[in-house]
Amino acid sequence: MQKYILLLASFVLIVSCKKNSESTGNNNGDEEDCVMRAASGSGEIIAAQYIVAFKPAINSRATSRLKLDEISKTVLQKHDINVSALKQSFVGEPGGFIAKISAAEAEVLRHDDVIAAVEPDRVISLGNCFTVVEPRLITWNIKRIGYGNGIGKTAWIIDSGIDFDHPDLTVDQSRSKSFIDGQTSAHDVNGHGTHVAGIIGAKNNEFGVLGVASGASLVALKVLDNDGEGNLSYIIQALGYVNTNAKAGDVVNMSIGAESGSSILDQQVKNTASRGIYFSIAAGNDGELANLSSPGRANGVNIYTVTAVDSLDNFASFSNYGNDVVDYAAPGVRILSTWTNNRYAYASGTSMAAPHVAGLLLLKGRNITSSGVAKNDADGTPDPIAHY
Ligand SMILES: [Ca+2]
Ligand SMILES: [Ca+2]
Ligand SMILES: [Ca+2]
Repeated sequence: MQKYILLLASFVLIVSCKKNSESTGNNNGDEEDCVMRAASGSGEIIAAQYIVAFKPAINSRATSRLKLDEISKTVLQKHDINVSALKQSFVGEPGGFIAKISAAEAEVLRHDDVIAAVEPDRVISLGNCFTVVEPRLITWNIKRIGYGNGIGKTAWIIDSGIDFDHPDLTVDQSRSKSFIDGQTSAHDVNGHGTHVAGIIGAKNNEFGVLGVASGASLVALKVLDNDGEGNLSYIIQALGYVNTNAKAGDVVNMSIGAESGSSILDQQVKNTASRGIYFSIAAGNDGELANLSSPGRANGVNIYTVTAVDSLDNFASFSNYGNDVVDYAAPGVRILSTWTNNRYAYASGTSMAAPHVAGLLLLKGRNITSSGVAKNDADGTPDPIAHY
């Protein structure tokens, strides 16, 4: 049986897990505990819920969600499936729909001429361990890779949302959106997305931290709930939203993933990237081949898969690897950034590495460079460390 899934989501925590403003972060024993916890996140199948993607011919006809709803219902009816099975359609490349159907019905749809792929929906989840501390302006990681003015540039962050009220972030609330059933606000309660947002674009002001592309407009696309859990189908919908609303030169950050892969997810990323929209994607935290998970395995122009290094340029023990898909390494161990409720916290993972590259892409597009390489790279081919 084909196994799609899971998540990786990458929130590996480092440092001690206690919330201690005095922490200096020298506790490596706790770091190992946190990495294991993050790697144990599950990706169970959601019973009787499937993601159905249309072939390109249908996508070109579907000019709106309404039109897609109509086409989706027609396909269901063609196979004697009640239209009430339609949960939600999504635009994008591919567009498609999410349906409450049986495995047998999914199999029937899989063989329909207009359907490109059918995948079971999955639960994705984050680990949750962090250390809240006092902020300190220009941190080692920002010095290491370089930084610039990101005002007027836009990053779309597919994550747990962003804290709308954090004084060190410029959140574009009007374009932010939640894709979680029953939740209309993309405000972050978990912390992961707010941390990612700060690495990309924390403001150049008198307090807190400095992001790689300071002052950038940060759009929160919420696919993980307060507990850091969401569905694969939420990510697919968020990508469809980006495909429709982002413009060339914008950057999408995905510190999130599905272990074992999703062809629908990969295709959405590739087609959106081909429009000149950049993607920075976490390689994953399972210490295994990065080409096993989506969208980290998605190769193509404007798509960057990112591994993690520490402050000494050492390849992080938890980081996935493999130069068939990996493009750059970036700082991902003990990274200080914004957190919920006006706070700042340390966290580790390839989740933290990807937003460094996202910031550089905002500033320089395809002209980002590198400086040095990852030491002791797990695959034997040292990854270049991204640099302004
Ligand atoms: Ca600041
Ligand atoms: Ca790649
Ligand atoms: Ca490598």
